[in-house]
Amino acid sequence: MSTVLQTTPIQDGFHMPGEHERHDEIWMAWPERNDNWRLGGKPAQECFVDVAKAIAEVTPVTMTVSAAQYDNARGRLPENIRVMEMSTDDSWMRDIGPTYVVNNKGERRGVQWEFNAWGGLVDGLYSPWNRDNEVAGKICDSYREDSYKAGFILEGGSIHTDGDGTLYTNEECLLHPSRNPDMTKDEIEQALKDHLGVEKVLWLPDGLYNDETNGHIDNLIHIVRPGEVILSWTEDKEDPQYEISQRAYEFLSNATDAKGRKLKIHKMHIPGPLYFTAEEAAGIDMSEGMEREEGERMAGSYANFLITNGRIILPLLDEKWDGEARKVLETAFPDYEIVGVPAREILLGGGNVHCITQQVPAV
Ligand code: KQY
Repeated sequence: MSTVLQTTPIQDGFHMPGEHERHDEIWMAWPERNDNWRLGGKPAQECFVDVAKAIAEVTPVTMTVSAAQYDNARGRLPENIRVMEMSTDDSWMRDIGPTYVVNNKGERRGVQWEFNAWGGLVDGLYSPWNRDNEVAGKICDSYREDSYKAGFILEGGSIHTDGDGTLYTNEECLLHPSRNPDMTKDEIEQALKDHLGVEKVLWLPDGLYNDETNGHIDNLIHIVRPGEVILSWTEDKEDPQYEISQRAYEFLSNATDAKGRKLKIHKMHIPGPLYFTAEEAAGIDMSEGMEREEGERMAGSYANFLITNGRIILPLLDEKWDGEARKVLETAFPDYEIVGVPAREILLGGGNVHCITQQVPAV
């Protein structure tokens, strides 16, 4: 068992590294939920396998899976990917896994947030969510490393850190009444500083249009390195995303980070717009929480990529824009290898590559 500490990471000299720093492992969780993934999750499972294989060439991967799906996952994944039986309610490891913090003595600890399925009984996507909420503690135990319990609701996809003192988030998600209605904005900001060891929080206004997570930041922007960000973009004034991207651009253009840097912004055009087809919608069980009807706009974004150990796993979503997205990444990350993975089936579930992965920083 790992010990749950009574102090905070900042008191103990720990901070969250940037995603561009080295990783020891990436965790994922196998998809099978019928009211989120079509056809019992089979097409999504293929995508998860492709993502896991692309990561595993540079970083060890552990895939958690239910008892019922263990044989299927084990059989479909190559041997170099560790498969571990663990109960979850769905497969969004970014949001249910621990966020790791490190110190300058080569030690690592997990932060366990509270998880309420993106909004609990106010506007959550499913209920119950207790098995998801236990995942972070189980992963911390698996490393026998100490951890912290933050005691407030947060999903890993709603924050980005640069590892150099700055955290990016947004008001739409973190100030949503379904998360921590009893905390003020100042209290939330202080809690983020205490648990992630950051000095400055940059509060963008909104997330991507029609994102059912209440606008996770990881679908709108991605940090390249300290002082440099990628922003989801469209030039189409008729698209509701246009105003959101304009506001974010204006905010980022006028911001400085914790070290006083002005930000370099790379615009990355969104795919589509992309919508559920009748066939896709028909393959998903109906539920109260998630909108999966023909014609429903999906929150498609190329910014939802993963950086891991010199490689970028880019979701491929639309032939018209995939090449542009790759070019933006080639400019922003000249020394990285960019690996595209077909990812529409992940998007049908409401997120993408970044949302289904969680890194364990190297120590
Ligand atoms: O974007 C994420 N981090 C999670 C998406 C959850 C969607 C649930 N249907």
